[in-house]
Amino acid sequence: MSRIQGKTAFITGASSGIGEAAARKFAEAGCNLVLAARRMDRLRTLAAKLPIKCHLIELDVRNRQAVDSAIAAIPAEFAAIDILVNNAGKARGLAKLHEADLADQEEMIDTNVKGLLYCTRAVVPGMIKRGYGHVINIGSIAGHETYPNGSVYCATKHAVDAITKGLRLDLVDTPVRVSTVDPGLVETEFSLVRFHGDTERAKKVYVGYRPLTADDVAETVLWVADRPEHVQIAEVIILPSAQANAYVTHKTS
Ligand code: NDP
Ligand code: 8X3
Repeated sequence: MSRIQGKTAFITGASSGIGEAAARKFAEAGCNLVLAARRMDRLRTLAAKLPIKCHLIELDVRNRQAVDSAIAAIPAEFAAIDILVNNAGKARGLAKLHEADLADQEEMIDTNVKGLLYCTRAVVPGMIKRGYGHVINIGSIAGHETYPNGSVYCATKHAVDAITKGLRLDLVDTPVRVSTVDPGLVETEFSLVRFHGDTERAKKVYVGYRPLTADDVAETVLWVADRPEHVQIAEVIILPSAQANAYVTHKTS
């Protein structure tokens, strides 16, 4: 039996990719779910297929007031959040820092850093009060290294790494655990979003080697969440076998 059966997990960015796969894995493990994203239609379709009841939130994590009020308005049966999976995030563009679109850069900072911060601030005090909690951030290999044309995306994921480490220090005298799961190349809508809907360019990112799937990462997130309470997984870096680091991937075509 799963240790997190009957717990409540809040997953941001559950309408696609890793967040959606995590929702399915956590539901199979018997977790109650609070799922958030901007695309409510996607969340409804997902929730209809899950074997548990969910509370769905149409949420843009960049909006601090919206985050605070959505979390304050969670119905009582879902309100005691045990596990927060800070997954909502994105890359926008791939260009030199001084040539890239500033709006793209601000969107990454606002979503990946400030959005994660708002959700964490809104949820952690309740975890401390209840004496149980686990924050699991989805970072990236880009939080450990920097690749050409990726300076601001990498900066946001370095910030996630620093926030994870800092929060773990801040919560060391509480039962609340803090972890990060840091993937390499995962085939999701990530590249489609990065390249503003250019499907051909997005597809090419995953050609010539076997990328991770969203399920591969979601299984790891579930494993991190399902450790005994005295075990805190600090970080997991998970790469496709053909990827050596943030910028070296062996491609056969
Ligand atoms: P997807 O694009 O498939 O999913 C991203 C999710 O984030 C969607 O559900 C999207 O929902 C949500 N999201 C984006 N912006 C916002 C916002 N402002 N408010 C609320 N939700 C938002 O990509 P992935 O599943 O790959 O990405 C998930 C996380 O994994 C990200 O943090 C990404 O940086 C990280 N990651 C991805 C890797 C990869 O190669 N794919 C590798 C390493 C890390 P909606 O648009 O409906 O709001
Ligand atoms: C996503 C993986 O290498 O495209 O964080 O930045 S990468």
